[in-house]
Amino acid sequence: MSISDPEIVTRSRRFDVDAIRADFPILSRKINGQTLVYLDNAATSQTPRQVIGALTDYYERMNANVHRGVHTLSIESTEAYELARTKVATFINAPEPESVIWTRNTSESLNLVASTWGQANVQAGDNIVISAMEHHSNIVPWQQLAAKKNAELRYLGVNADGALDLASIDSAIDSRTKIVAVTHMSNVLGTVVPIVELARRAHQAGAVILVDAAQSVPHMPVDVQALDVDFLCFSAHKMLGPTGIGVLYGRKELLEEMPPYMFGGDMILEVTYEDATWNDLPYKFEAGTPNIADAIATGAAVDYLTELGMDNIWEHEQRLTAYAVNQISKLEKVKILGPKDPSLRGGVISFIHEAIHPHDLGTALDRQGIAIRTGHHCAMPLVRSFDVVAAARASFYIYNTESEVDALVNGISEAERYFIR
Ligand code: C6P
Repeated sequence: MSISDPEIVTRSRRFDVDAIRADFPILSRKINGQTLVYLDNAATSQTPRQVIGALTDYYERMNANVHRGVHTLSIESTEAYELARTKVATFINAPEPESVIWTRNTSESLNLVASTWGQANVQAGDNIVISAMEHHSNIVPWQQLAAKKNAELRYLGVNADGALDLASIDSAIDSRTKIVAVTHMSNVLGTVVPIVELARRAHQAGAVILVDAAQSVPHMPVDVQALDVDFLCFSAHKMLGPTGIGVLYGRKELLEEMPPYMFGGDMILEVTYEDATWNDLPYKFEAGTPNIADAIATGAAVDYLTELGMDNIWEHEQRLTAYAVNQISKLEKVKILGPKDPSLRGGVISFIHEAIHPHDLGTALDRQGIAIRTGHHCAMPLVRSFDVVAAARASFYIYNTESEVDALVNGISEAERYFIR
């Protein structure tokens, strides 16, 4: 059979969870005597051998600084680093690799835009529109910018069922709106936000749109041109990649106009004792030695996800989420936050137990080998709007199974037997 044989292609694209799980060494770890059930993927995903292998390979074979050397190792590491950028650009359908800037994480990408684009474009009397379901990383930079510029920070509302209140768009976005900065998928409610509609409304008003895609790019197909967004931010560590590396995508014309965020090596074109000029994109925004190894490993993570197919990943998580919503809803004392309709949400389920504090629940589940997140999920205003200060959260990824959802539900029942007497 040749490699282009349709049978081979079909087989390689098949979504085989057992085969996927075998790629993740950590999933066979025992936690408190039980096999790990990892349901904290919205915080950080686990790492397959292919990504760990890319890191090892880099350090064993080509470790050298990029863009600086004429020797073989430097040329090879530069090529691998830039190839990873191209892979990310293709993954999100960016028109060109120069529109992809390596950052430390989503938070840094958001801060970069608020500091540079915001500093240059937002004036007194303008407004910035975000939503009431943002992560702190997409609230605080805009609060700081608004205060500095004497601009107004406006919020799109969230309905009681956790959907974006579309009616609030009319009152929030107007001719003084400079930027609409919204999450693509809430890390608390799992709500998927209608970005195409928001982009249309933002552009109609003459504003730009930024999307916090920390929870969407790892889980669903994301196409920056189809969404018609101006900026998109995400982190590698939530999409099988390493920690400490993230991405800012920006429309080239906007990035070209923006001043640099940090100053130093590689971001300059020419330096005199008096002044400096800036390098071309993307280097203008990558001061100093970058996170070379982790960028290359992010390329390996993108390869892994692409091989599985983002449509297949989304479908798998939709199926698992529908099952989980159904099973968790059977627990009388548990209330799920966010849309009840699984087709309106991704694989993030926050819930509140009427008799057990989320931290106690999280600890009780950990004793059974089940990892969930508890707390305010770095979205304090949103969590507080449900009249609680903390919630428990289970979040899924490619390697999770229905039997792990069953383990979670049984684990909560077990915790009830312990805490409620
Ligand atoms: N949310 C969670 O457990 P960083 O930490 O910079 O990689 O990502 C920040 C961030 C921004 N936006 C959204 C929607 C996010 O979910 C996150 C990270 C993790 O929910 C850690 S707080």
